[in-house]
Amino acid sequence: MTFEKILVTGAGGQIGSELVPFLSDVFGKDRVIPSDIRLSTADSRFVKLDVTDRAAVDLVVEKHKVDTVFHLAAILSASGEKNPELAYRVNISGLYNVFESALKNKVGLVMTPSSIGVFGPDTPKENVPIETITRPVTMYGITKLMAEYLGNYYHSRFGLNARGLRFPGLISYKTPPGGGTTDYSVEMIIEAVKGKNYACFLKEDSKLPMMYMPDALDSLLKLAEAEDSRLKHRTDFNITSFSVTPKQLETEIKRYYPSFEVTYHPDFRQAIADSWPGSLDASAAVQEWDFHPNFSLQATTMDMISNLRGKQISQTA
Ligand code: NAD
Ligand code: AKB
Repeated sequence: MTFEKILVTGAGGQIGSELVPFLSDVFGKDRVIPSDIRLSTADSRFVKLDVTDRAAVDLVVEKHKVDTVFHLAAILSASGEKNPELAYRVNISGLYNVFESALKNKVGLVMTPSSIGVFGPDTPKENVPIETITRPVTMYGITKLMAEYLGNYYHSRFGLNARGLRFPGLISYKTPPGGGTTDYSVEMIIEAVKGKNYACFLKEDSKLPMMYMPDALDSLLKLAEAEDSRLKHRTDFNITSFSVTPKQLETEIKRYYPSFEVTYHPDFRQAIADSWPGSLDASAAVQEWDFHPNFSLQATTMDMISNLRGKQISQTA
């Protein structure tokens, strides 16, 4: 049995804050238990949960008779380079606790988002397949790669239904991103809408794969509901919508804000971006669970600006 009681860890973050209402709409509000180390006052369902505390994870999973987990609690790439020890503890010990508790409590499905962070400087740059040289050089990437292997291990050794996909950089407007390398994309659009210019922390030609949040939410649900017999992969599906450089995003934003200006001042995040690929081969996700993103760069930019302004806009607005 799955989707009767759905625990979302890290529910206060960029993805969780949108996944919780999304899952609530699909499955019903009373079936979703949002949790985070930071307590949200806006949603009375929220449970305070530190995933590095094994007893606490067990308690929540048992008490709520959880049958499905969307495990989003994590430390992202840039924050992880500032505090590698914390990234290791949350991303590895936290995940281990969730897997162990899921096994003990016969949880039917554990969804664990991975990332393009699993790739490294030796990975080919374009149309990167799932199976390739990975060799990540950030603590974040190392923990994410290990998380994929752990998920496969818990499935093959213990039969745990662990599933995951490698998100590219996610663009959204509801909750700010939590300390990643792709955050510039969100920041750039927000600053333009505020009528300000933007100082970008990546070089103008740093191409990275990206996706708009509605497609990310849809992909999580599609993989969660996919028929097991169709899955040849489990925890490492590549997915992507479009690839973009900061300069291309700037140009797209200028269609709405012609006087918007971006200056480029690469910092330590440039080395992280340089170690990631520019585009991905997402064909396994198409073949095994019918992944089809809807939002192009143009549609994403227009929807972001429209929502940030609180009204529909045209290109010449
Ligand atoms: P985020 O940083 O916005 O949110 C993470 C949440 O985890 C935060 O609310 C934080 O309070 C919480 N958290 C941190 N430590 C915790 C702990 N010990 N116990 C419980 N909660 C804790 O991250 P996100 O963007 O929502 O990412 C969610 C997942 O998706 C992560 O696994 C991340 O690696 C993956 N992902 C995200 C992106 C992206 O662009 N947002 C891209 C690729 C992969
Ligand atoms: C980050 O930049 O750390 C995340 C990711 C791509 O995993 N957005």
